[in-house]
Amino acid sequence: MIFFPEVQNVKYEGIDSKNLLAFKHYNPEELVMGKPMKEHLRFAMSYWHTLTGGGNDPFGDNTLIRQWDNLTPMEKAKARVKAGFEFMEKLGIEYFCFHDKDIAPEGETLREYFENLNIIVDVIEDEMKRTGIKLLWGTSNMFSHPRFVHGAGTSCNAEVFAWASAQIKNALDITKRLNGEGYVFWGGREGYETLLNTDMKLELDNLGRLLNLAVDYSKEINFTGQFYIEPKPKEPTKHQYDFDVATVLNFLKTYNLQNKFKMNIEANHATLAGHTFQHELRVARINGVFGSVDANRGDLLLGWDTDQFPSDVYDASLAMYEVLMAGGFTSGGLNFDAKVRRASLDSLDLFYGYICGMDTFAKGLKVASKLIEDKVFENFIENRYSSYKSGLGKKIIENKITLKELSEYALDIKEIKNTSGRQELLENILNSYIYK
Ligand code: XUL
Ligand code: CO
Repeated sequence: MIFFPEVQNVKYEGIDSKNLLAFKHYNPEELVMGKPMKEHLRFAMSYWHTLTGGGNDPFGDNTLIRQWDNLTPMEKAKARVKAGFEFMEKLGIEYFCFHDKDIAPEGETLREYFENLNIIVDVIEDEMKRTGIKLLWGTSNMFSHPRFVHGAGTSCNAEVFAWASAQIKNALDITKRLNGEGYVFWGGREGYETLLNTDMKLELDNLGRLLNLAVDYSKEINFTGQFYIEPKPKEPTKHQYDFDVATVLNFLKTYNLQNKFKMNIEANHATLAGHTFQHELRVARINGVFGSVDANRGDLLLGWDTDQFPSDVYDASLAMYEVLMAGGFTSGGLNFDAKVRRASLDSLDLFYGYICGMDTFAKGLKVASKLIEDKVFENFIENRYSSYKSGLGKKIIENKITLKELSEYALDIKEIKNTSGRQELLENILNSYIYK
């Protein structure tokens, strides 16, 4: 069965093409800094937003009617696999990401749920073999079901901790079976609503314990994929423990996990934390924990996670700048954790969303690579900090001077002369690279 008959394979046609179902910038085989664009970008489809989500919001039911909606739960799950692989093939997307709950319905018991999952994983495995499409990362949904009302690893209820452990174990088994290149922990309800009822220390210790148990188990089954934490400051809970990259770094160090995890950074989560996307990527990069990206955007006027398709070339250019400066993706990639608006009713809108996101990041990659080739910011920054290259500055960064000696030096300075930060000039230059 064909699910998207209205769309043929989406091809690169260049910026002059008027075809709305063609790429204007994403040319998979085109070399950028000596590497094909598709290897730089490693685009992935999010199973949940693309195949499972129906457009509901807190005020209204699903609006997006799909061909598989009227099938029985297991038939629906199978149809979604086929639709998903047809979708990825048509867009030339080579990776996907999923939560356990996205792919198969829960059962009466956990045992029944895992059986359902196995049946669907068989179908996914066949489609992966048929198409060569790969699993970027797997994860477990430990936030939707009412049992997770108080959290999963941070729940006050030890049975919930056990349930979450079982789900993680099974999701790791599946991810390993499908040769997943990574495994993500997004702390869905790992946070609190009020401190009046919360033992914060116990909750954080338990979260640390759960992740250590997962790492131990991954060794047991020889899962060699990369573990990621995906920071988010709030939503669904008022305060999420994995607030931002800096907070997660501290958490990882406290629980001895810093060598096991990297960050999966989502644009909209960064802005919710009061940071730019680039800031979060930079903090990860300079601390050696950059890993993967959930590509989307928020709405600056709204305080929640709108998960819109990325369309801001400026942001994408700066994001790709950080990605390239971090050495590029290795096991990670660009997962479109993005959904069409609930009024975007047609399957066709899914294609328009992905085409927009893929073209935005392809353009961003081209801009970033030119900026780096020309060392635009690096030269400026190097010069800006040149006072640390010799004399006093060199002594400071080599830790060869005491506070007393610094004080003695400063006492005789007559006038301190600063140079311009040239922000406007740099913004003009950045724009000129985007206009090209
Ligand atoms: C939620 C979110 C998740 C994670 C995976 O805001 O981003 O979909 O990406 O659990
Ligand atoms: Co995400």
